[in-house]
Amino acid sequence: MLIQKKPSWFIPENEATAESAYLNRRQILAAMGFGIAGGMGILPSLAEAAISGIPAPRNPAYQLDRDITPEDDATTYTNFYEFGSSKNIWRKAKRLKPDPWQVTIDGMVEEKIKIDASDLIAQLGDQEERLYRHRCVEAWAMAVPWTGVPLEKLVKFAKPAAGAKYLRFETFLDPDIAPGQRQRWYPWPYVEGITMAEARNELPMLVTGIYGKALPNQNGAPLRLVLPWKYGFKSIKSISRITFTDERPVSFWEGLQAKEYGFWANVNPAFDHPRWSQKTERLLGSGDRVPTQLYNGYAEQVADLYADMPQERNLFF
Ligand SMILES: Nc1nc2c(c(=O)[nH]1)N[C@H]1C(S)=C(S)[C@@H](COP(=O)(O)O)O[C@H]1N2
Ligand SMILES: [Mo]
Repeated sequence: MLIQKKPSWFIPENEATAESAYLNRRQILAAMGFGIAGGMGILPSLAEAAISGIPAPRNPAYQLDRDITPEDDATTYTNFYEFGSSKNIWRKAKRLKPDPWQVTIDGMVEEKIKIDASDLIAQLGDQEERLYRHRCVEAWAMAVPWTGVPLEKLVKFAKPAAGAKYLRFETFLDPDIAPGQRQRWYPWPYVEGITMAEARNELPMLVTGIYGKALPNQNGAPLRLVLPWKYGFKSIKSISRITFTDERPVSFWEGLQAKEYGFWANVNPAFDHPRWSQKTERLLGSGDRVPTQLYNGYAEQVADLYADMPQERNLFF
């Protein structure tokens, strides 16, 4: 495949244009001519939840060391390249139709299935809410309440063959809905992958909601992955296929630029991105800069997974 290499995919936010990078939602609304009060009505509407069980009881085991990010910031400052490369694409993402939504589970499984996202979640059992930090490779961060089910439940449900070593996740492909997918230099559809051992860890979640409501489209409706110890690009949105495989998947960003966006992508302040520092991160909302933490602060849960890998390798290769 011929990929036309663009010099600046994944523009770090400090190089991005002012309006996409620094305006908060109120400023954006004001710039568009909406008053603060009037603005409330045009918030991305959280349509009737097709997926039941939201809101879900919070699991108290997952505590934060920082404030929860204001909802407006987490739902209007988003990365979803299918709808464009700016952060304020929440309006464009309204075109996505997350219900009904077919998810295919295939590859090295007992039986290939195609199932609606709401039925899949119902099969996986009760949903729960967890407060997690999220760290984008571009050095912005947030802390949000996600609703979903632990990914290990999906693994059990899928009954993978003993030889399956990886999970490969794929986002929908429909350039009529997602104009970013017309940009041919990107290897659409968006793909991500993790190992089976990572999938069986307690942290990964298959997420259906945020702030106690169904996921707004721009945050990855109706179903996304959340991997809080890895750079945010691994947390793939709007999943349409989950494949169990013995071959390591090549993820979307890895396929574009493996030296900048590796397969493992574990958050690590000791290794800078080739084009910017990873030592600190900027919190959405307050704008405060805080130190980056190894594994985004989740070393206790995940460090064992990488015990025999040199640190640099567990970031890139
Ligand atoms: N399909 C898809 N998933 C995606 C992305 C994307 O562009 N497309 N962006 C990733 C990146 S870079 C980040 S930081 C997170 C952002 O999630 P949020 O917008 O809900 O904060 O989604 C990830 N998942
Ligand atoms: Mo990101």
